[in-house]
Amino acid sequence: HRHQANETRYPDGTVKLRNPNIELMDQDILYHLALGSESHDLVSMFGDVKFVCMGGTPKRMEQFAYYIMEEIGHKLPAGTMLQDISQYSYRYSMYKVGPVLSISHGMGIPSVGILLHEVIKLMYHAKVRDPIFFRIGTCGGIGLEGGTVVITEDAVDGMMQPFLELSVLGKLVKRPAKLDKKLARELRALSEPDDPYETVTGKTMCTYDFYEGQGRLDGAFCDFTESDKMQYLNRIHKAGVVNIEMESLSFAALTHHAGIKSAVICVTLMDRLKGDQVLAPKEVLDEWQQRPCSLVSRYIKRYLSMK
Ligand code: R2B
Ligand code: URA
Repeated sequence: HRHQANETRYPDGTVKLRNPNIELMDQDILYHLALGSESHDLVSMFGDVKFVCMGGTPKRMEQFAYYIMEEIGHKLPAGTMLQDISQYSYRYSMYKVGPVLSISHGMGIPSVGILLHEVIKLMYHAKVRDPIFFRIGTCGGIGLEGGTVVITEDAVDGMMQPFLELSVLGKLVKRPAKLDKKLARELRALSEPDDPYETVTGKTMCTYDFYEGQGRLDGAFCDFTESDKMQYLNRIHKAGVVNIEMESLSFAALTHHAGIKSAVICVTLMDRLKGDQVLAPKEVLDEWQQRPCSLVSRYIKRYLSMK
């Protein structure tokens, strides 16, 4: 395990790229981040990053940036505000708070995949050492009530396969979707008895669609019955799946391929064994979405206090 991680990193912990082309290029434009290796001094801008936190929406990741700033006691220069570093990409949003990057990844495997290519290259250009990546997200629970926090142990696709499949030059490339087991256990241990919700670990199913792909009956199309749906959900539940979302497979596979430690922490918005629609009021949803943020914040604060 250690050996494998080391192969993809330099002895000082900086991220090695498994692509010989990049260092031969005059400049590398991180198009979807609105950054470049020559137009920006990436080492001075990002060299001190330790944690990369990603989540679906720009607003939530802006809020996470302000939240983590408060939590770690990071001060901005007087009269300044946090800036969206990637605002002119009009694709993703990125905020930096000391050692923490907070980035939106959009919805689904293709969106998070493009972002991960560029963020992993950003880590390389900026000579960041041993970064840890977190996905803070939402999901549907299987046999879990809304508001439950799920830490992913293994990510599987809609066929229960534990790897990301991508067609490259007309061939299917498979990359194992492995997350850091120790990091998942450490996060689990940071849940507190006083938390007014449960924090669990288990398998996460990652699909290419929110509706038919997750066995919902309420999309624009549905060619199966309620009983087909329940059979499928019960089957995957028995196989250990506790939640369904749309990015974990790519997140796990690409960070693992880069030798970067990562974890996926999602809050359930409903129990899919009981329904398909997101019915909870907005204020409740907002409070639920704070829960994975607070777990990751505990991890970051503990890390910083140990330094
Ligand atoms: C969770 O929420 C989004 C769909 O509503 C998707 O990005 C995901 O994984
Ligand atoms: N995100 C998903 O992908 N599925 C859900 O059911 C809820 C959030």
